[in-house]
Amino acid sequence: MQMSDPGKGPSWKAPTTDGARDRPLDGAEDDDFRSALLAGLAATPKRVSCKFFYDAEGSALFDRICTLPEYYPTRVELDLLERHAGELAMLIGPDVELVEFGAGSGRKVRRLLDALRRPRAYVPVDISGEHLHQAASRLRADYPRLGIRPVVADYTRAFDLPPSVSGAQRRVGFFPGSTIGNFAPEEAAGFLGMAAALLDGGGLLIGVDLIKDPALLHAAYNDSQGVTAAFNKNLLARANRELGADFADDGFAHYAFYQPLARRVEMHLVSLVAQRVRVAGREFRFATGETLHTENSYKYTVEEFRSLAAQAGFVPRKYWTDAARLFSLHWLEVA
Ligand code: AVJ
Repeated sequence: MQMSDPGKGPSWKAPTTDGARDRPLDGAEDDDFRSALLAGLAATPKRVSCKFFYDAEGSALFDRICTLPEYYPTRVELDLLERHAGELAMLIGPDVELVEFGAGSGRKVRRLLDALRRPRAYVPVDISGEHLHQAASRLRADYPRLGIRPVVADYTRAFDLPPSVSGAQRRVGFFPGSTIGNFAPEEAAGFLGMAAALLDGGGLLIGVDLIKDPALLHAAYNDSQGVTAAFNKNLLARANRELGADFADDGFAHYAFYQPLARRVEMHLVSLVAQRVRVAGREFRFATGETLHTENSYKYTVEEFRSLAAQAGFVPRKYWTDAARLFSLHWLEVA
């Protein structure tokens, strides 16, 4: 594990030996929940990719997380988008094709679309056709002159975009929410390199959560209403619903903490007892205190992120943060 390798120092280049759950750009990671969970439960330590949080229940719980007082990223990023709308529109320019990595609830992209001059097309890229369909139809009603062209793809791997719509001057990517934090830093560099190739001649607007007082990070992932705990545990409930698993809800505890050496928040489900669990006809044992590692959420300093982006083929042009430096928004141009 990374923790046993302090000699590498707290750099964003620090290697992880446990990158399998960090959604590699390419590789043999199982795409379906069943095979991914079976493989992750057989691994040591047990793990599963955070992309499986987002079934219908999990997506609804995530939307609730975004409204929690302790979960500052959504609030601060929306505020940055609004506060700097005029400057963003000037830097990004008119007549762009906006490519969003992941189809969100639409709140953030609306704020951006409302700021831009004559946006020509919106291209949400998401692995779930269902999400795309919802995002597209909600926007179509309110932006009748915008070309909305959803692309079903796993943006953690290489993928192609259809040719730009006519009239579009350049492509601009949008990757809000610090979702990039789910990649280990070297994977984040791989993602940014792929994005730079797709957005050739254009740029990327990206939200990045910042390193800060661990107490604030701790609170953001351990909210007082227990919504983040429910979000984490929904993974087990989803396995029960979809795979005929028999995880007991009270057999596991939500455990989230900031690991300063790895510069990430880790989320785990910790077994409270020695137990056996059946998943898709197979049995797995958990020792007391054994964990299923469900998410990493890496944090950066502004300078570290800008140098990562530069290494990956972007020219970091401008960034904005809130007064408390909780969160950052970066405008990067393809080099
Ligand atoms: C959507 C990956 C940015 O890491 O903060 C929120 C997910 N996990 N609370 C994050 C999440 C627990 C979120 N990202």
